Amino acid sequence: MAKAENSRIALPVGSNLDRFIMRNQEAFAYASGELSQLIRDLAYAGKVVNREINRAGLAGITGAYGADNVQGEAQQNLDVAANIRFSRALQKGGEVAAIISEEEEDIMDLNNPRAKYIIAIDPLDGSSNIDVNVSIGTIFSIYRRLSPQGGPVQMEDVLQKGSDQVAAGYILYGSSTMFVYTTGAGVNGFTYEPSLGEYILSHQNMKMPNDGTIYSVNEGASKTFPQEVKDYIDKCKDRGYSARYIGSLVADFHRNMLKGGIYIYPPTEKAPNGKLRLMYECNCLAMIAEQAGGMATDGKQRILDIEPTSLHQRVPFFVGSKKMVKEASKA
Ligand code: P6P
Repeated sequence: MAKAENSRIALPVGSNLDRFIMRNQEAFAYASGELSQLIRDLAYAGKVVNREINRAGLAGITGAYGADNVQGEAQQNLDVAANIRFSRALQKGGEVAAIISEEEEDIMDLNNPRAKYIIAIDPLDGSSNIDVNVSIGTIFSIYRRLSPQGGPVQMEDVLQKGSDQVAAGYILYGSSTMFVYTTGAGVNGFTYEPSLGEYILSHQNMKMPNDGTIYSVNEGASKTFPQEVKDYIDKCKDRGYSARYIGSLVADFHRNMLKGGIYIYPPTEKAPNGKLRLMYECNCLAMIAEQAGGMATDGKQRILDIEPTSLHQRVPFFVGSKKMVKEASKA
């Protein structure tokens, strides 16, 4: 059954996410509604997390949680809260068999043995920005379960290549909150209207400009970048490009998708494989980028072709406008 192009599901901007999901589902003759419900469950959890982020300063839930995650990074209170909100919503929604999360060392089996789907998620990326009121985000991937339904979730279910994603998306908690996702037929963005409690279609069939003049990289680490990355950044400077780096991947990615640009997290002395995680950061945004006409590599190969070997593996990440990523990757 040929996949319908979201762009052909002509809904007027201003329609809500629910209506868009239903029209999207109608376009897939064999869709039985589980994926639609799963996307609704993610969107709902995003509303709850959005409310907690907006109240964080008042409710005293900013700051460090007092423990480190599996990455050895200090967990923020909102990291822990977001992880709980998403896992609880997905467990209750019943469509997800298991989750891998930046905040959990091992696979989280949700005891939904009949569920068809697996989620890889960074519940709240950029958490070091929470206390200084800078945009942060949730990043997620959806995979089909491979092992027989009814039995325990297997490692093969969660370690799938990015090219096997059923869907991917992010929630950007910024000046406005946006839910952006793809099911493999284009990328669509929904802006949250808190007074209605609805995500409203605001960015239909999003396309990433093929070229751009913005580069996003932490130049504080540039002394230990590979020479080819140093050379590419020098070219950007020679061309008078703008350096924009928020320190929040979702915010930098979203801006570059709208305006054109490249985000690079290269290997450094401190992070020889880069800092970003393949399963719940790079694969998700790589699918979005490609669906919007952009590109994502690890500097050598397509991100979505990488065969994962561990839940929290890190990879170098070059993502954004196709012409820029091509040049930076072969630089
Ligand atoms: P650095 C946040 O911790 C994050 O995962 C991304 O959101 C962000 O782009 C990057 O790390 C920032 O890392 O090493 O530049 O501070």
